[in-house]
Parts: sequence; C-alpha cells; structure tokens
Amino acid sequence: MSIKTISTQPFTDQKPGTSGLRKQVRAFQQPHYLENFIQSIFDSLEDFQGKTLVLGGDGRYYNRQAIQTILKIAAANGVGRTLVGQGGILSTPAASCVIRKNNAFGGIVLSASHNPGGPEGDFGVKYNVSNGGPAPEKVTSAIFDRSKTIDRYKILEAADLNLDQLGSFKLGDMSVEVINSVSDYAELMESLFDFNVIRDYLTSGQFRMCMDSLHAVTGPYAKELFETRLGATAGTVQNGVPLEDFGGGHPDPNLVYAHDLVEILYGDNGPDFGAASDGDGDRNMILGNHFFVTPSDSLAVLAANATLVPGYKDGLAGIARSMPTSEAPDRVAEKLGIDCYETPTGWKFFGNLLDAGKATLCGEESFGTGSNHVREKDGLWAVLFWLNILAVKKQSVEEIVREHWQTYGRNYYSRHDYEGVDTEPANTLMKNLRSLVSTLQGKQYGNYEVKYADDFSYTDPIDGSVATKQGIRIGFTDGSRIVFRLSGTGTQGATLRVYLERYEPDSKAHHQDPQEALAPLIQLADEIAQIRSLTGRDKPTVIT
Ligand code: VG1
Ligand code: CO
Repeated sequence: MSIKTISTQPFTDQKPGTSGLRKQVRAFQQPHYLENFIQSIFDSLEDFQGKTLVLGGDGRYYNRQAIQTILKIAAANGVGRTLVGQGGILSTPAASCVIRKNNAFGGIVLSASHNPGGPEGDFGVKYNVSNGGPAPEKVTSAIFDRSKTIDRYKILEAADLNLDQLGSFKLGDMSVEVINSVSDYAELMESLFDFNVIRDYLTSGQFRMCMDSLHAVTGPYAKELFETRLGATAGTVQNGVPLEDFGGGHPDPNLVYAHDLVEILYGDNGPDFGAASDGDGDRNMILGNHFFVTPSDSLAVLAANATLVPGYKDGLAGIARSMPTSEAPDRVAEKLGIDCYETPTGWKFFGNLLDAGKATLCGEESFGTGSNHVREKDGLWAVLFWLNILAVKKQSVEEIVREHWQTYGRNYYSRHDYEGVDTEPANTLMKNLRSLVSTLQGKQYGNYEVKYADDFSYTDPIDGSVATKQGIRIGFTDGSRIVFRLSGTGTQGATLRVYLERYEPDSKAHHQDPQEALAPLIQLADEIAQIRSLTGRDKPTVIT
C-alpha cells in the first residue's frame, strides 16, 4: 500500500453552513470534491497524528463510498486509529458520544440531516471537535479558507474495507475499528434515565407508544432501546430500517413530513405517546394522543420536570435556547432561578456553555433538544426523557403540557418556511429588513408597538467570539416577537424562515389554534417584510 499525493484544484463553494457542508449528492460526486474538503479539514488541524478519529453517518446514499475514501485520506494523513460505526452507521448524537468516550481528537459525521437522500438528494460532511460537538466557527472558517487554496490531497492506495464486520483492521499504519453503532450510546442512555420505571410503564398495559424512525438512522437505536431494553411490544418502532433514500421521504420529524405518525396519534384508538426523529437522529418530534408538543414547549417541560429524571435529579445549571426558539424555557429558568442563554441558530453555539457547565439543557425550535450528556442535539434522548417523565407522573402528554401552560402561561409559536425561493429576492428581503430595523423602535402597527428591533448578534460568554447578522428580530411591547432569517442548511435557492411568537398568560385563552392565535402577527410579518410581493409566494411551503 502506498500513499499517493494527488494534485487538485480548489472548489469555491465549500463553505460549511449552519451544520457542516451540505450539497446535492451530485456535487459531492464531482471528481476530488469530497477529497478536497476532507484534506482541507486535516490541513487546518494540528496535532492529530497518531490520535483517534470517529467516523460514521446516517446511512444515506453515498455514505458507504464516502467512508471508504475518508478512511484512506485519514490513513495517508497520519491518523492513528479510526473508529467506524458498523456498516458506516453512526447517528449524530452517537458519534458525539463515541468521540467523548474515546477521547478522540474529533469526528467526521456524514449526513444532510433532514434533507432527502438518494442519488437525486443531498449529502453532507460535518466535522466535530474533541468535546464531541460541531466545530466552532473559527474551525469551520479555517477549513473553508484552506479549501479555497488547496492544490493536493493525500490518499492511501488500498482496497476497500468490509465495514459490515465488527473488528480491527489495518489500513496502512492506521488501525480501523469497526464498532457496534448502538451500544455505547444505549449504555449512556441507561445511565441517565430510569429504565426500570419506564419498562414497568411500557409493559403495564396502561400505556402505548409508537416511534417513527422515518427509514433513517435511529431505527437500530430505537429498536434496541424501546423494544429490547425497555420491553415495548415488537413493532413499536416503525420504519426502523435505515434506507439509502429514506424510502423516498423527507426524514424530517414535523407534522408535515411525519404524517403517518400524526395519523396514528390522531386516529381512533391511537397510542398515548408518539415520537419521530430525523435523518441523522438529532431531532425529535413529541406527540401525545391528539396532541402536538412544540419543540420550544418540549424544552420548557423537560426543564421544569428535570429533577424527576435520575441524570438531572440535582437540578439544572442553566438552560440555553437558540434565538428564534420561543421564550417558554426562559419562564422556567426564571422560576428555577437559573440563567437562560440565547444563542444563534445552530448547535455549535451551545458547546462552550455546556463545556463550561453554564447550561445543562439546550434546545432549538427546529425540533432539537439535548443536554450536557453529549455535544449534539439528541432525538432519542428527548424521547426517553419524555418517557421517564410520563412514567413517573402517570399523566397524559396533554395534561402535562396544559398544566405547564397554567403555571407559566402559553407561548403560542409557529415557524413559516418559504422553501426554494430565488436567492436574489430573498437577499433583498433581508437587506430591506436590515436597513429598516434601526427605524422601527416605538413604531405602532395596529395594536402592536415595537419595543426593540435588531439584527441579532451574539458574543460567546466563554471565549468572547462574536457572531453577527444572525437574524432580524422584532419584539413588541406585549411580549410578541417576529424573527426573520435565511436557512443555512438548504442546497437549492434560499429558504426564508419566519418565526412567530405570542405570549398568553391567561389560561382561559390557551385553547386556540396557534395559526389563529398568531394571525395578526402573521399578517404583520408580511406587511413589514413584504414576503408575498418579494417571494411571489402567497403562502409558506411548510408550517411547523
Ligand atoms: C436548521 C435549523 C437549526 C438546526 C440546523 C441543523 O438550520 O433551523 O435550528 O440547528 O438546521 O439541524 P437552518 O440554518 O436551515 O435554519 V440538523 O438536524 O439539519 O443538523
Ligand atoms: Co439532524
């Protein structure tokens, strides 16, 4: 086996977005495209020679091929040992767990998360650092800078390895260990939650659940946890075999794309609890019988009930939420007398807070919830957290959430996405808003008076790094908010996200449909941002 140095030319578009480099599969199939990016990662790191790397992905189309290539580049660059999930499978939270457990210098996670897969779908590469979390901006910009000047990569000439077989192999001087994709993660979950209480509840005949893995990565994890370790009936996990094209669907756990599950929970004689997760297993959707829990409320409920769960029985150090996430968690933090941090969108901004012990639970409105147990959001962890609370309280999901609203008030919340909009009008819309914000304070729109308006910027309280232009937020004197930002994970055109929130303290007014409760704000968002006229769309593509 020999190490080859291949000359190459830079691509100009290898800038990682909210969560790694995401492109259409076709883009990754261009000669040298993947190789350039992986070599750019190694070129911008120091001090990894002889050390351990973790490698795995969500099993989507191109996962297996990319892993073989990455192994050979890692070997040629002097990585000491690579831990690969069996069959190339590691969910994002499991990869984070394995990095931490093995003191790896980092990990490469292959996924485009909730974006569709298959030859016509998307692929992605994410680099995680030694704390198990997504690389912070200074690392991703170093990788991007390197990708713009790269002129060669190193690769070992060798046959492909059989990744379906557990065990240790040699690839040049590097050892490759094919590890069980599930066991380290499952063990971590057992250390956090009361599996006995959950098992008793799941086997009591009083309570039924359904988990939809949407043909994506969590299938084997969910079967091991719910069916094998917790005794739920066989078949509790549906769509539990990861498919390269996710069965043609969008592996995105929301009311639109997880509609099969929604139908089950809203049907006759449906189960008491339903959950779904996304392509790479870091997102979750929580449903009760005929009841949907918004991700922001879910974070707030988990925080308010955390001490019922063994892993969090001593309470929380703090909570962190992304800026567009509703303020429901803030109200819990206030009552608990702990800090609530507001960060830009993307899990990488939680890493420092978690490492410094300032936050224990974190969450995003985009169906992401997690804690200091790993450094990624974690779909099945959230499901287990809910199960643990349900098994202790023996109340329905709806009862728990309604009682929560009674105590804290309800933050009506919705996100409207305009997907695949032309880039130019989307940029114009944001540019207009940027020039408008400084003039909005004190302005009256019907019953709404603008309390503040800005383009969100964030100074990391730990390392002082600053992230600017993270989204336009307009807050009103009654506590309502509208936030506008462009997605950083799409691969075609632009996606405009409009986040709407209204606080309702009066429990007699907690039964409204969020779209109705938010109707005046929805209209106001259009008036301020000229969404319809600029995008040419008269309604959003996806409402969550
Ligand atoms: C979206 C979500 C964001 C999330 C990110 C990655 O980003 O809004 O909250 O962290 O996806 O999640 P954007 O830039 O498209 O709004 V995942 O599960 O796709 O890694
Ligand atoms: Co994801």
